[in-house]
Amino acid sequence: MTPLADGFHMPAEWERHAGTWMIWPERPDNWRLGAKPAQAAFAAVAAAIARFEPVTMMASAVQYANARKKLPQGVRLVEVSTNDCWARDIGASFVVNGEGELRGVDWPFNAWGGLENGLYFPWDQDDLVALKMLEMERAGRYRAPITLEGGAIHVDGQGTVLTTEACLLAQDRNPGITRETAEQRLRDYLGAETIIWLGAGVPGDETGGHVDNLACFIEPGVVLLSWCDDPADAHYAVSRDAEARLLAATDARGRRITVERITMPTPMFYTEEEVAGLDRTHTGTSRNAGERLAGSYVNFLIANGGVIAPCFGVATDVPAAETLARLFPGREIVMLPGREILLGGGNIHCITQQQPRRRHAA
Ligand code: KQY
Repeated sequence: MTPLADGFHMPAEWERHAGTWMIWPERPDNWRLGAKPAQAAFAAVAAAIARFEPVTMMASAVQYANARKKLPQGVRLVEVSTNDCWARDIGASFVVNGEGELRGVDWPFNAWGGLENGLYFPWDQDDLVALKMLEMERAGRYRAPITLEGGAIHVDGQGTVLTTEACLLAQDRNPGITRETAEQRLRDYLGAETIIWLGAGVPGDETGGHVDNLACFIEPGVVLLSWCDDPADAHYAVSRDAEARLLAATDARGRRITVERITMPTPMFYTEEEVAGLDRTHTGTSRNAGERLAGSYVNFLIANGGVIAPCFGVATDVPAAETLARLFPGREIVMLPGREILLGGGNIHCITQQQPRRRHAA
């Protein structure tokens, strides 16, 4: 059985949430200085979301007491083993049916590319996280027959999926996969009809090009795109290609897509000091001073009544905040320092996973 066959679909992020899940950062080869700056950043994100909806943080046994002391009391803290802390990518993608019943899709995870191209090994505990979330919620589970991360998809909740060829057709996730097979899996497991394909992701994105760092639906028929006007920047061609594809697309309800642009952050790079703060291992991601950070303002979470978005202490932060305020008139825009999260390879959308509200509580 599949969600589609059972009458389930993934709702849009702007639909009402029961809450949001996160994972406490810990591994010192991805998070500098023993993950202390990242823990402060994650705690700030959790506290900001908790103003709008319940937050559940997952933390290891080793970090449980520390996380408890650093998180607001209202944040539910549960002990879950993980290999890192990307709730978007390793958490369940929740689906609902017409009666408001909740289930979840558990995507196989291989650390964004397996033994050859993945970012760390092992990833076995990460791959169990969706199952554990669904156990805690007493929600039914679909184990999908396609390796995929939650950051590789966005939905409009009305039958349309937005994704990138760079990730969904990657042979290091699903050897031999074709576009037709990928589309069928997305339809079956997200309860969708129409797939809109973008090409590459933001240059330097270590996930291989997740859509959640490039573009997202902000309402039915409207996509917000991370934009670049500098022809010398690699993101210039990527953002133009994405816009052309979006303008040529039709969604599941037959609407043409309206594209809203948000200018990408001023280019940012790892510093010597930041890289020196990382533990060096044989099994983690390699990072070097001077490497470009894949910064983006679209890597935000839409919460009940709010939008929790990253800022970076650069000149582009102000126009980004103004753009979000214009596009989300009914929500409070909360911009939080995102550099420490970006240093680990993602941002606020990547570290959160929303759970839709059940219409009838279980
Ligand atoms: O972008 C995401 N969805 C996750 C990024 C993971 C980076 C791992 N270092």
